[in-house]
Amino acid sequence: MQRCNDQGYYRIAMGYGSMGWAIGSSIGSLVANPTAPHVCITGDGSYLMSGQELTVALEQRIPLVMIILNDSALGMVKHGQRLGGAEQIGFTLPVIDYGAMASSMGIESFTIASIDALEQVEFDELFARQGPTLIDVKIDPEEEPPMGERIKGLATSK
Ligand SMILES: Cc1ncc(C[n+]2csc(CCOP(=O)(O)OP(=O)(O)O)c2C)c(N)n1
Repeated sequence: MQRCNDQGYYRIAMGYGSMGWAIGSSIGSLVANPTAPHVCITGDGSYLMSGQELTVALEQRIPLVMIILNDSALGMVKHGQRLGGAEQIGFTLPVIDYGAMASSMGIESFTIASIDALEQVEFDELFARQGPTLIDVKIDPEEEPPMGERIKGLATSK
């Protein structure tokens, strides 16, 4: 568990770094600590692996906020191949309306397509709900993530 400035904590899988880990663990963490606001930030590929766990938050009526960083790709694979000069292969994902998926389960959702819209989200209202909220955040698929910084962070974190 990592300290996240003075606002609280964030948790990250430091072992195998398995995709989907954040989804189930954020629900478990919220059940264990129901007064703490919880936000799960996940890639769309990871959500496709484990996202149905969100129905547990629905059943338990807990206010998990699920943010999907949606680039219709396995971004780490795509950008890793580019940075390493490797063949560009096997990273595409379908274009999916995750809000529609959430609606089909009776889960509140909305889509965000700009930084301004993200800044206007009233997170306190979402944390006061009696159920999860899914936010489908459309991100720039060409924006290269700070992959070198991630590796350094993993190497120095306890
Ligand atoms: C279960 C599992 N399979 C494969 C990997 C290897 N892997 C690491 S990141 C990644 C792509 C993740 O894609 P996404 O969840 O969409 O997040 P993004 O990289 O786009 O932020 C893959 C395949 C893994 N970490 N865990």
